[in-house]
Amino acid sequence: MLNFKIAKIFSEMAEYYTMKGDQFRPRAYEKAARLIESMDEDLEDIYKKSGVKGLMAIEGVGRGMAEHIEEFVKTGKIKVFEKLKKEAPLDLESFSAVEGVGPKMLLALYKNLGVKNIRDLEKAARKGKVRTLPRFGEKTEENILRSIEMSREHRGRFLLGFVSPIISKIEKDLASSAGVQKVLACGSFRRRQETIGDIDLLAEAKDSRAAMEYFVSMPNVEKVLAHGETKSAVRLDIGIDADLRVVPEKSFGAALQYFTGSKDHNIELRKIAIKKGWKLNEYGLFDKNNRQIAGRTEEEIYKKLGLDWMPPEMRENRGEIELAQKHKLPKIVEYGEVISDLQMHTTYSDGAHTIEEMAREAQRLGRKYIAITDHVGHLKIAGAMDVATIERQWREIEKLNKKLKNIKILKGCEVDINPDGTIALEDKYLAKFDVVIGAIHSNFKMEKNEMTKRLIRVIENSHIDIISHPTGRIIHRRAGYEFDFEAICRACVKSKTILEINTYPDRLDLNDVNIRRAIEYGVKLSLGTDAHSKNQLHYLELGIAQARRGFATKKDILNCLEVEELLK
Ligand code: DGT
Ligand code: CA
Ligand code: CA
Ligand code: ZN
Repeated sequence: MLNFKIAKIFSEMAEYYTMKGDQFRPRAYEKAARLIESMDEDLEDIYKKSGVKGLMAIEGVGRGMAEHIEEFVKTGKIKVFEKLKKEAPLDLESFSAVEGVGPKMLLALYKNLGVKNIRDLEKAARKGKVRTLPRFGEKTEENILRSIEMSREHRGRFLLGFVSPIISKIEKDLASSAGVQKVLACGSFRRRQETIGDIDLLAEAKDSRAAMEYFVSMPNVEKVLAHGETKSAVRLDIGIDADLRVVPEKSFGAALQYFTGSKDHNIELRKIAIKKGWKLNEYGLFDKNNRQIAGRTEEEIYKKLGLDWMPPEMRENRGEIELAQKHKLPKIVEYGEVISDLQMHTTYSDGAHTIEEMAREAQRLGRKYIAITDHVGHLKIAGAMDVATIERQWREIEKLNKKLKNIKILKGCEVDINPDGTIALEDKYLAKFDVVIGAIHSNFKMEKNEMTKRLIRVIENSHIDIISHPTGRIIHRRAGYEFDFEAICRACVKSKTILEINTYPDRLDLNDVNIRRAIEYGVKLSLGTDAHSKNQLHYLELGIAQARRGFATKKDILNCLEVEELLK
């Protein structure tokens, strides 16, 4: 698939254009990159079918960009991009983990200190050279070192939302290849962890050799790391490793259980087996005479050990084993029980598609209702709506609700939370929305007490229904802001304010641990994709997965309510 490569190039071009002080292209290229990245269709297919014209029909892709794509298909290169890289040969990808250092700063670092990649940057910062540059200072230098430290922890891990479609496709292709009966991706992917280290595929096959052959010759394999009869390993073009094991039918459940993990969960299970005088491994559960007593299915392994079976999302050794022994596992929310999406953006603010396009796609994905929540207030960069625009949007939503069958559109908005906890829109407007979401988009670095006060004040505001991406963290890039989570939960319960699970792939905020804490306080949760294009509406599933990892049940999640109940 060409899309990821092109998306990466466009987003690097955006950075280079920013360095050059270009007014228009940085945003256009960045936006196109985001859209291309989340498209299902392959750019190469589109080009082969309908040429440059076909490419130009893609949202956000103009003639220039379409021609770049054509050039890349034909030559594997984009000349303009090569030229930009020559002017400043920077390993931009390596810098993406460093927070608060924009393209212009990178250019200054390169010109003054010869910094080309994150290693150079770390060296320069450690020597105290960064602080000597104009507009940098000691604090910036400290921040740089801190975020380099943070990126180390994440090195080599991939966002679930990014690899998920790729893994699902491999599962599907393998399953329908010759000689293969059954394939499942296990490991952190099956547990739907927010990031994935590597892909662990498990198969049952009549012809193991053919399965291995197929696996190592998939088109997206960049390098074969191992090629055996029952086990092979490859590196995919996106940089992630995948291995495939073929196991016999009588061990499939045991292998499935073992390779799903987590490791800590497995260790606890093994202890239970040992206590009974048995042995548990990836081949099965064996009694003291080494006779296999379970292993064909996962269910029978758990059952024999005296536990209820549990969904993979719960297996992190966070108390689930004890609950399963006592037959007290919560009945976590099912993927099909979530019937709505409560945050998305349209062309009324910074989204790429119209309300109608978003609604039709959401309906196709099975949602019964959605909230359109374009930015309001003073978030100029995100194209916040003024009051005249809001009224125009309301009229359009009313019209669409008459026109469209099987989906209901709610009038919503996302409003910026000021540093003092007030919000930037008059009450008389706020009162007329069905759903008002408050979000922190600026002044992240407040003192913990101040931030807690800021949040509590907005939670107590009777017009605010939902607090969006409550901790502000961005996976791989930014730790959340400091605040007292417990105090926020108590305030939410008191004022019936809802905390969001933002399902955008690099947000997933609240995360699994915070979801579970919030539920323990009795806080209700909502799910919102925060989609800025219709291609992102399917991210809802990522949030449901995190809700399940946080042991959320149907009654904890607002999006499981029918729309009439919700509005009450
Ligand atoms: P990842 O790849 O870092 O995102 O995380 P996982 O959970 O996929 O871990 P991975 O790929 O190292 O191993 C896959 C599964 O194999 C893991 O979830 C549990 C099992 N496993 C790996 N190492 C051990 C071990 O030392 N003991 C036990 N009991 N199980 C293990
Ligand atoms: Ca893995
Ligand atoms: Ca692995
Ligand atoms: Zn936005």
